[in-house]
Order: sequence, then C-alpha cells, then structure tokens
Amino acid sequence: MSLLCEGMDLQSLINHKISAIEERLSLLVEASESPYSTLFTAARYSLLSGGKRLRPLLTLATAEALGANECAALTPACALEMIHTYSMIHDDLPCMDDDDFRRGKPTLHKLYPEGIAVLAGDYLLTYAFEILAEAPHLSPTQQNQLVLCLARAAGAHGMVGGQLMDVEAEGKAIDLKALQLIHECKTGALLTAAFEFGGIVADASIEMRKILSKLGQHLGLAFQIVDDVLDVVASETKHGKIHSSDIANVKTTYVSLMGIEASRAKAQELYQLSLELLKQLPGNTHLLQALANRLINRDR
Ligand code: GRG
Repeated sequence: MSLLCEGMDLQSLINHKISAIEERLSLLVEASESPYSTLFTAARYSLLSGGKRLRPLLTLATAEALGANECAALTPACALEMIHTYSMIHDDLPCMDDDDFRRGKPTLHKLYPEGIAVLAGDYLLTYAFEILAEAPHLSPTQQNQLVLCLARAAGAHGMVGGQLMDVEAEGKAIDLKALQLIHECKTGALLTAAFEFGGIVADASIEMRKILSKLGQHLGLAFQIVDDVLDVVASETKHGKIHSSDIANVKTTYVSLMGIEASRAKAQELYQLSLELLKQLPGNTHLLQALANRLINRDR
C-alpha cells in the first residue's frame, strides 16, 4: 500500500497509515507452517488486535515532517509496535498485572497456556531487533542507530527498568519525583523512541534529534497523566463512584498525588509545550499536531 495520500482529510490519512502499518505487521509476522507455528499464531492474535498504533503513527508522522522517505520509516515503526505488544502481553500475565482482557478481548494467556504467551512476547521482542538490523531503504549506520535507540528505550534504563520500579512501588506511597521517573521510563521511553526513529530515518541533525527527544518526553508524560485520569474517570462512569483499578491495586498516580483537575492542567501544559517544539520542525506537522491532540484528548 502506498503511503502517499495527498488531499485526504486528517482522519482518512490516519486510517490510511494505520492500514499500511497493519498490512506490514501482518506480512512480517506471517502465520507460516512450521513446527513452531503456534508462536506466530499467538503473536498475531495480540499484534493484530486493533490498538491505536500511536507509536508507529508518531514515527511515520515525524519522518514525514522531516521530509524523509516514509516507506523507509514503515519497518522501524512496526518494530516499535512489536515491542509495545510484547510489553502488553507480559504486563497482562498473572505474575504482573494478571489481566483477563485487553482491548476488549481475552488476554493472550487466557487463550493459550501461560508459557506460550511468555514465548510469543519473547519472539516479538527479539524479532523487532532482527527487522531493524535489516530494515529496507536505510543505510547500515541508520540500522545500527535504530537498534541502539530501541535497545536503550526498551531496556533497563527505559521500559523494563520502569516496569521494575513500578512493581517495587506497588503498595507503597511514593512522591511525584519517583512517580515521574517510573513513567518516563515505563511508557515515556518508547514514545520518545517513536519520535527519535523518525529523526534517524530522516538523518536529522543532532540538534533536531534533541528537539524530538524533548517532544517525546513531554508527550510521553502527558500520555501517562491522561491514562491516570482515564482510569479514575472511566471507573466513575462504570461504577458511579471512584473505584479505579489503580486505587484497587494501591498505586500512586498523578490523580492520587495532585487530584484530577491539576492532573488535567499538567497534561495540557505539556501539550502546549509540545506544540511549541513542533514549530521548530521544518516540514508539515499537521499530522503530528493531530496525534499529539489525540494523545491528550483520548477516551481510551
Ligand atoms: C512487562 C517488560 C514489561 C513492560 C510493560 C508499558 C508497560 C511496561 C506497561 C503498560 C502498563 C500500562 C497499561 C500503562 C498505561 C499506559 C499504556 C502503555 C497503555 C497502553 O498503551 P496504548 O494506549 O495501547 O498505546 P493500545 O491498546 O492503543 O496499543
């Protein structure tokens, strides 16, 4: 599918890019015949179950705003979605959050034995690096930079470290600084990598890549604050009173530390800072603005 789509309205443009991402994901993780084909069927169940595709969309939009060949951004964008999906599969396991449903469907370990769910996550984690190392339309230097960027974002100083701090903080009262660090690592690092990936694909300058990192940090934090607010608001709507999963799990959140209104105001402040940063990008940032807006004003 071509990624060129002049004259489309913004929503059609986003849908078009989501289709291109899902088509490439489906090609990359084929349900092929092999003695270990369960790995692919299980991975496809989680990978193709209709997430918002925020991270890959951010990579495509950043590449576009920097004037890069968007086709070159598609495989890196899919690698990010694979890491995100692996993290969701493992996060849902009984030894972590023990969730039965994700995106309105049974979690992977409810459909397959738990060990298969672990292995499907392991496969997606490993495979993401394989496809980056041989990503088409990119130089060996760019491939190497992508691998390094993703390893740093997903590893000990990023998502996995954030998850560890989160697990250790459960049931304890933590302050805003500690909470912010957890979020920067657990969810912010991968969102930041989504912007950085666009910069790598576009061969952006060091200065531009610093701007992209800052953008990712602001929006990553805003994303998490909105998530904390949604957890309370969605529960209030469902139960008619405050009964959030975070409260039930005795978790410190932005809402528990700052209250709903101050949390919303903080997310808005980060969004405005991001819009200012976007002005420093050389190309068309309409799609990035729309995605940032969606990230702040989402209802799921
Ligand atoms: C288990 C190694 C390991 C890491 C998991 C990212 C993470 C660490 C846990 C996520 C926990 C969680 C539900 C955080 C809230 C924010 C978040 C990442 C939500 C899910 O991301 P979306 O909204 O999901 O982009 P979709 O379904 O749209 O893909």
